[in-house]
Amino acid sequence: MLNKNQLLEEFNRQGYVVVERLFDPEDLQPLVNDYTDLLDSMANDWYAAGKIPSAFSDLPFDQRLAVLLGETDEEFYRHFDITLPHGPITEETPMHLSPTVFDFLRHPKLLDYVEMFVGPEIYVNPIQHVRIKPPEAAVIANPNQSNLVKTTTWHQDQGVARVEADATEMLTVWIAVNDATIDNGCLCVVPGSHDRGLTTHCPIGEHGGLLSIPSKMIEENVTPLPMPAGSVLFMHRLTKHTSLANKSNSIRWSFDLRYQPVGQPTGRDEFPGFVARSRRNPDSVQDNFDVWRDEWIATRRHIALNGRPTRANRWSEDNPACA
Ligand SMILES: O=C(O)CCC(=O)C(=O)O
Ligand SMILES: [Fe+2]
Repeated sequence: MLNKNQLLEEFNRQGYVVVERLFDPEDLQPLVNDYTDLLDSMANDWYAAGKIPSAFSDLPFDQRLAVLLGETDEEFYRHFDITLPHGPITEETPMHLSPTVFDFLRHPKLLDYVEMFVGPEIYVNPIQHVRIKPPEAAVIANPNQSNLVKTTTWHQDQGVARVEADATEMLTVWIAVNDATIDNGCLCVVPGSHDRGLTTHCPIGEHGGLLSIPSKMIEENVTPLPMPAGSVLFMHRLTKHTSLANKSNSIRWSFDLRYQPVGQPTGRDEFPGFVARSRRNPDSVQDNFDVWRDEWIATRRHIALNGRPTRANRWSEDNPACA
């Protein structure tokens, strides 16, 4: 196990560091149960509404999800993610706000590591996703399915946030819920790319939310990062990364969360973040699930009624580098 100085040295040199098996299987089991229950209720609801031909109740979680993602569209997966979309938002836009997910965002084991990078005043940035990716074959033929369950394009997380957050010391935290392998679509990074600034991103697809760095701007030292279940990748906001395709016959399941020092812009300030740890102002810590959930619901209503303040990011498809 690396000590704090070694972790920071590697992070500063490479732009990322992996802590293997930071979480034990018991730490992750509540999430597995939570999402298993969610999938079951979603399948039953959609079947009852006549939207799918069967609830596929006999299948294990991974196969059931794969079949359902083949049968459904982006709307289905929206019920799993823990944030709101780039596209239009109504008061009914689904998101998954459960006590289990809230506790995971604030897991003391995780925050102890985050503190080494971010310091003792820790804010949870609301750019946060769950990606449960089925075998590529299950979704490749379904153009209406969410990008969150497909291969991720090359990007830097700073490029996904707005300009106003460029100086924010945002840390990406990527957690493998099951083994991430080359076969099932683990992440790939360009070591050292965090030292070379922000690269051009090109909008691809609707609503400007999906971005891609042109392939000619990706260096040759691409490094895949297979990680055993429970491992955590801590990544600099300028590190270039992508994911491989899931060529296996089961799912690849991860969470990607972001943390930063309290008081800096999140780059998605229309969404609610919260203070997860604070020595300076312990009363500011949010430990109440109901308050967190209600803030997201109030945010959704506000956007549904008033629209979005500004564009999601700085990039334009008119850039010559995107031709
Ligand atoms: O898990 C993936 O495929 C992509 C994750 C990612 O882009 C991130 O963690 O910032
Ligand atoms: Fe990313």
